[in-house]
Amino acid sequence: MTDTADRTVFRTCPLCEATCGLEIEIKDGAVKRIRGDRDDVFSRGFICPKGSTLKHLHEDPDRLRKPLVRRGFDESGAPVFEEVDWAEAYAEADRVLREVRDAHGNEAVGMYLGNPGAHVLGAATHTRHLIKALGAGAVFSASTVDQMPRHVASGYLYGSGGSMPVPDIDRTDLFVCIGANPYASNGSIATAPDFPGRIEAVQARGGRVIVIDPRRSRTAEQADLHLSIKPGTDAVLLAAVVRRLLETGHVGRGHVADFLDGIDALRVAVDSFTADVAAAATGIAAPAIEALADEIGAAASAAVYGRIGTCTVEFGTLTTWLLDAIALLTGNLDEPGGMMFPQPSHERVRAGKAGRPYRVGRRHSRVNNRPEVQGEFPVADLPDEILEPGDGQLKMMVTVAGNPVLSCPDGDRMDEAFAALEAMISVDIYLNETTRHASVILPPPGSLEKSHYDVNFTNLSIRNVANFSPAVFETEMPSEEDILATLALIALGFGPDADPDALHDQVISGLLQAEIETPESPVAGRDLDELVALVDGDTGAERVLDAMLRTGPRGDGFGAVPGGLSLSLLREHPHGIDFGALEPRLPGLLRTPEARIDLFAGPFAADLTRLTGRLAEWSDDSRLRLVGRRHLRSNNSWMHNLPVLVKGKPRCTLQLHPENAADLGLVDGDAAIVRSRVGELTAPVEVTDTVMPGVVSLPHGWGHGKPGARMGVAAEHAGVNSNVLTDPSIIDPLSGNAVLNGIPVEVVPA
Ligand SMILES: Nc1nc2c(c(=O)[nH]1)N[C@H]1C(S)=C(S)[C@@H](COP(=O)(O)OP(=O)(O)OC[C@H]3O[C@@H](n4cnc5c(=O)[nH]c(N)nc54)[C@H](O)[C@@H]3O)O[C@H]1N2
Ligand SMILES: Nc1nc2c(c(=O)[nH]1)N[C@H]1C(S)=C(S)[C@@H](COP(=O)(O)OP(=O)(O)OC[C@H]3O[C@@H](n4cnc5c(=O)[nH]c(N)nc54)[C@H](O)[C@@H]3O)O[C@H]1N2
Ligand code: SF4
Ligand SMILES: [Mo]
Repeated sequence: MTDTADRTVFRTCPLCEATCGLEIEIKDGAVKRIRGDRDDVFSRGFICPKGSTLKHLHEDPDRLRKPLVRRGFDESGAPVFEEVDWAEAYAEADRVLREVRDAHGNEAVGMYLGNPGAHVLGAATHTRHLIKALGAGAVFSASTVDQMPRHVASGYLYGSGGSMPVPDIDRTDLFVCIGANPYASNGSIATAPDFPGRIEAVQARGGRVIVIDPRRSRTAEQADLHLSIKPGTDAVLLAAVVRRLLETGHVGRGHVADFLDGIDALRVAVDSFTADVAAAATGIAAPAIEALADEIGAAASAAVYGRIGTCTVEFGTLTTWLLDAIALLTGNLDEPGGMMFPQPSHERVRAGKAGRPYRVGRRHSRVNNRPEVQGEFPVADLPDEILEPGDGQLKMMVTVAGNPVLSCPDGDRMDEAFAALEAMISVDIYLNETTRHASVILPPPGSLEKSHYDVNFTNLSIRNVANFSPAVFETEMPSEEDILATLALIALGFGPDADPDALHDQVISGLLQAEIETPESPVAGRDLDELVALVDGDTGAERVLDAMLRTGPRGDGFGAVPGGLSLSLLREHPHGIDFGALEPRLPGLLRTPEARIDLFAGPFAADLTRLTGRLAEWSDDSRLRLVGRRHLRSNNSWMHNLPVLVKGKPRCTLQLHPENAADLGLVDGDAAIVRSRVGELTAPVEVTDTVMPGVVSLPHGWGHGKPGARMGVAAEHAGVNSNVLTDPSIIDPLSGNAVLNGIPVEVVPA
């Protein structure tokens, strides 16, 4: 491959969970055009407006190509950065880490891992090893502003936080979409390129689509039925649905009935959640709630799916558990057309076996005493962990692909906390609202300069597929995994000149050794050196990937399974390989004690009681509630520097219903002050009946233009940071997930 040859290449878009195939035309060493790859086995030519902006991202002059080291602050207090070479940047990283550890001990170093890390191969293969090398006890990530309730519910029900059922949208008769807007987001915990097309296909084949959302989103507009719900109250709705299903006898179906426990206890636990009780809390009329339950119960198959609106609320884990309870009762879990478990090609081949009870709370956060969940603490706690003095106070952060200053709760205090750190290392492609607080910024190559394989999203995919994309352009920059590996070696004391290959080799040997020792593995009992010599790949992450694929369920077992999967086989299939529709995986996938599903393995009975305690407040609540929304042309906080994506009308507006607008004396274009318990901002008003009365909506990811950041276009389209309103003291206690939706606010004319 030379960078100047004209050619057409194919690759998977790394920007969102849809994983669309792209066809990229290269001319004179530059991207000429990007369109959907019509031959991609999964996306079949679908592309959204962000897909083609990989060109603009690649060319963005603000995207960092060289490391930056902070050399102090100017008169206004803004950080001043100097471009340095890699040797100097690593030396600085080594120096600051050493200094903080010497002064305060290792517990003073924390980590924050952001969302794009889930989309980057090198991060998927290596982040874990950096965490281990740093020995950081305080790990935070975007998971606790996102899907942590899903992990926790899965942990209790299926024995592993990673076993997440996805809607079998292509075969379902009834798609119930709760708190998700795939027409804007293109789907999440449901990798389904052209999600909109798949929704329309449900309807075209005679199925039905129901959307439950406080806003009449684009998805709601397409639905056969839209139920407006008061934010945060979905658990009450779903408890009433479960009650009705039990009452009408729509239960005990499907093969899961053979290993499902707890139905009688469930009957008792939801008994008080009548449709009338739920109607008062949710704002949905009782007959509509009963009709919803009846329709789910009667459907030949139903996929009842929830996402951001069901996770980022005070009862996120309980809501997620209730979603699964509905699927389990109605025979829609692990059955075609219902909610199913993908099988990624890198999964480890292990015999089905009983496991130990799922646990959280092995440690507790220092200041707020919140339990560890999936190895992490709630990111809502991060400002306290940095700002509150005492033993174990965080003095340094390592951030990888994250922008918590805009994306996480209590934005102003988050910003203050990052400013208070003694040192910070960021692995990031931009100098932005968060990384401007770093001592060193280490930029990985851009999306077109690295190879790609979706380790995370093949585990969430509505078909089993595999796609590998080699890098489109060569680069002098170290790969993402080389940066992470070098940092890991620095943390282990090998110094800034350590060779990242040493860590890559160790990762590969460790992985293969575990397989050799596992009887079910296709390479059980083989010789380690023999296998290591066979591993293929141009980069550290590619080699780890090859090792994983070849020892996975479809792997070639390094020759043991002729025709089996390997990196080289994927290279021969630039449009991907389709392994077909999802297949039932239970009970083999279960890692619960006795390999059964116990509905009450977690603290769900107690949480239903907590829910009951909130009913009176919700039935009689006149406060405005703030919810978020996504726009097709945004991607959380970090793509606002591309002119093609931010042009047009400003999108960071406060939407409110005409009734509320009239009460407050606000009209379109006015400025309104929005206040919550923790913060205040001023935003332009957009009056629209797409939000239900009593609900206001502001998108997240805006609030650019902070001093010292280097994102010129974003600064011109700054908007406001909705998360300055997010109250960190209110979380979902079972998962530690932040509450980003349903925040009580006061709105007044500015
Ligand atoms: N109010 C409100 N807040 C929300 C949400 C909401 O719905 N409402 N949604 C939440 C959700 S679901 C999420 S996932 C979080 C996201 O939270 P974060 O992940 O913290 O934030 P992002 O905006 O995704 O920032 C991504 C960062 O990664 C960098 N980056 C981009 N590509 C790469 C790369 O290839 N390598 C590296 N190393 N860095 C890269 C970007 O420059 C940016 O700094 O936001 C959450 N915040
Ligand atoms: N264009 C674009 N695509 C993205 C992203 C992006 O920022 N922009 N982010 C990506 C990421 S990281 C993620 S996690 C996914 C998220 O994917 P989705 O979950 O589809 O995200 P949203 O579009 O925020 O949809 C959430 C919906 O929940 C509704 N809602 C709010 N509160 C409640 C409530 O209490 N109950 C109910 N029932 N509904 C409620 C909101 O009105 C909104 O319509 O999107 C991914 N894709
Ligand atoms: S839907 Fe997602 S994966 Fe597909 S082109 Fe758009 S951003 Fe890329
Ligand atoms: Mo997310």
